[in-house]
Amino acid sequence: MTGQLDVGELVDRARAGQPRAVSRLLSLVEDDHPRLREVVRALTPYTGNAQVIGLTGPPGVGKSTSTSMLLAALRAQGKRVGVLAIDPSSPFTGGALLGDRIRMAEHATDPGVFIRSLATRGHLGGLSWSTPQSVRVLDAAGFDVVLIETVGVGQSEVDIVRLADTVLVLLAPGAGDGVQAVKAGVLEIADVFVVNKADRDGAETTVRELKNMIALSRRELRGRRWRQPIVRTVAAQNQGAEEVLQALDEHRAWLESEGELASRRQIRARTEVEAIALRELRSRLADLGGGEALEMLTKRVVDRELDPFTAADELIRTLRR
Ligand SMILES: Nc1nc2c(ncn2[C@@H]2O[C@H](COP(=O)(O)OP(=O)(O)O)[C@@H](O)[C@H]2O)c(=O)[nH]1
Ligand SMILES: [Mg+2]
Repeated sequence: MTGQLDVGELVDRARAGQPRAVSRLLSLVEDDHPRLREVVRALTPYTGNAQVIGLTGPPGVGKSTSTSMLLAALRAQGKRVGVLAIDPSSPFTGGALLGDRIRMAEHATDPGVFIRSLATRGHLGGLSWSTPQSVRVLDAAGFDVVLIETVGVGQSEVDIVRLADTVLVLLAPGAGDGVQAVKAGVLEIADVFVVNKADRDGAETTVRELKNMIALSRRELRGRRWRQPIVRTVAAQNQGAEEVLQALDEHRAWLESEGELASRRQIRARTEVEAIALRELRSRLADLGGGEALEMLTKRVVDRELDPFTAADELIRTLRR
């Protein structure tokens, strides 16, 4: 197969909406295929149209249920939706939890929907490297909306989801899912707060806590113009989807009117370029690992001929090929 890769044809098929071609492209990203750069070059002219929405929050808060609910609502608006689910807490299934798979199965036969669990382990450069590339694939394949679901626990997941055009942060009533359960960094990146499981006791307490927190941070961040709305949902019963979509639309309109969309995309592209460059440097460094240059430099450090900073400078010079 590998030798037979016809990049132009594959890109054409993906743009024509063939799921197998989209799937193949995402695999090329995951496998870090030797011809990936050719593929990405071919995709790039067709990108820039998708609305990228990040969805994060503590485990069990209802992210996957909400993703499924939003999928249905967006489909009802005639939009094509791609989903990237990133769940590193599930090492045995490659990211897809059983419940997720069952939930998502209802969308499985819909050609306007594409769902992918991202395998991230073992990826040199990790999430920050592979996720933007995967978004690029779905964007070029003509998906109007790309939803990225991540667990808001690790720094790398937070870093990834904040690259979206709009970030939804989910909370739920209860000690494990409430405002205190979320890392400060996650609350800061929220554009829209969703209090899910509003069918449960304590939902109003969670809303109140959030309002207090927002009021506090607004005093600190004076001049910040976007007021993060709080939407209540019961994702398990498909309640609140319209309100979430409305909040997304309003945020989108604000992004466009304030020039924020362009600046977010600039940050996203910068992160992408940095991740690619860093990974390339790391892999060249790894190639050097057993190499002579590093050995000789190391010896000179041990012999106190060189200080380690100068040795590192030397090493970087040998990387510039
Ligand atoms: N009571 C209630 N349970 C919900 C709601 N939304 C999701 N759940 C349940 O919460 C559990 C975790 O949901 P899931 O979407 O897998 O959470 P995730 O880990 O954030 O993706 C599941 O058992 C869902 O059925 C809701 O609005 N109300
Ligand atoms: Mg989930």
